[in-house]
Amino acid sequence: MMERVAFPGVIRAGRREMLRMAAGATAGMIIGRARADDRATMTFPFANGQREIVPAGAFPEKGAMILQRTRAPVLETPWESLASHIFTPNDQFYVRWHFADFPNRVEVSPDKFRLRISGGVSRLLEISLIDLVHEFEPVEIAAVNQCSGNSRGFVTPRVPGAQWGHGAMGNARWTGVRLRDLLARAGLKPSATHVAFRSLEDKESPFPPPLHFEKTLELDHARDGDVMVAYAMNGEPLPLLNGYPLRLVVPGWYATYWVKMLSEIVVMDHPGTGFWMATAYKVPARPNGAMQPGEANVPMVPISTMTPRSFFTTPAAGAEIPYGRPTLIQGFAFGGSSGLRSVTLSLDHGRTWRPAELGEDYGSYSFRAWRFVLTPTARGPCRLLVQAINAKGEQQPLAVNWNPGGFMYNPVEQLTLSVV
Ligand SMILES: Nc1nc2c(c(=O)[nH]1)N[C@H]1C(S)=C(S)[C@@H](COP(=O)(O)O)O[C@H]1N2
Ligand SMILES: [Mo]
Repeated sequence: MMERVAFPGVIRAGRREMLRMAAGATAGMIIGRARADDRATMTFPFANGQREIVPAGAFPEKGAMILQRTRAPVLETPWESLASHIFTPNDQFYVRWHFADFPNRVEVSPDKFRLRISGGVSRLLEISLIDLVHEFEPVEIAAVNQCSGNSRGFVTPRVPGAQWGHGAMGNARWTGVRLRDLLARAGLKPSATHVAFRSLEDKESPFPPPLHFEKTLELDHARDGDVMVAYAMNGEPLPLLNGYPLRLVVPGWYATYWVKMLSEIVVMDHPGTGFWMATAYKVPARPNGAMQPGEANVPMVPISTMTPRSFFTTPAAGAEIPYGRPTLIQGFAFGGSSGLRSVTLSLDHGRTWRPAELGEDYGSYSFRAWRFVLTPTARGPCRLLVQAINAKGEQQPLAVNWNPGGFMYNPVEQLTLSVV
């Protein structure tokens, strides 16, 4: 039996408080330091890559984060955090909101919060958080949550949108209930083809409905048994900024579908015409979402499953390693839409590949560590490439995959060391 998650009645920090804290922390940092170049900043290796690092507490329930934007909050996970944890700590899990207006406090007492299941159902359901936790079988799944635009800052030619480094992703153990079980309880009308997901932020939105953050999934996907409504992340209630009290978890799919502050599930007989499905988050209908800049009439489809990725963590770029002796090279990878088949390294610019050893397997959708022992046979610079291939046979491309949204970036990563 899985442990039940205890909920705090109310989440504290208000939006105004959040902004004041962020502003206060920033001011403190500038005033408190003697020289401008001492400020807590970091620089990504791309144009206009300098970012402020906000300290722990600048945003509620968050540790030190890379500030991409204050309102709506867009916060990137520092690379050191990803490099040192297979499960990203909640307090450094990245944050991305589209609209500045979302609830800054959520009360979850049964008379204040209900998850509605409506539309083409036999019974309209309104489920309190307590009933959700106690009346449905709890399930846990380890899964990577990755923004469609993760690593967009590295895309060339440059495209508009948040110029993320690689930290618009995180891996967590999500606990909750199967969407399939909720839909079964409500009962589906035969006309059902799609399921839409709406959030608490709709109530505060200054925008009319087509612009509300609403995403849809096809019915068969919605009830595949993996898609879940999560109430906990790494064993704790979700941080407010990551969607307290409930969020959709769509394992293997980009985070745009992982609707936060989920409040309503609507069974539909059509795919929906909202802005966030019909217009935004479209990618070329081609492998790795790749097209040529300036190419015309490329068929575009809604973004869907994630592609594989792999990263180096140690040694650091440029590190000196000894000639003729073994050095441990380490990193992590994930398969995206399916588990990892292999992680391989190349020392000859991609002509030949050698397998890395894979670490513990937490399931198809999780980060997984890898390691490789390198015994250099020549002195001087040594360039390594790392490539992940998933169970479906999808693999990382050698060259940057471009599209106008800067989505699905996943070329092989490289690491140059110095053999001495
Ligand atoms: N309600 C709501 N859910 C949302 C969004 C949003 O703006 N509103 N943004 C989506 C996008 S594009 C991303 S990348 C993820 C980010 O999840 P996180 O903030 O928990 O990291 O939330 C998704 N769910
Ligand atoms: Mo995103």
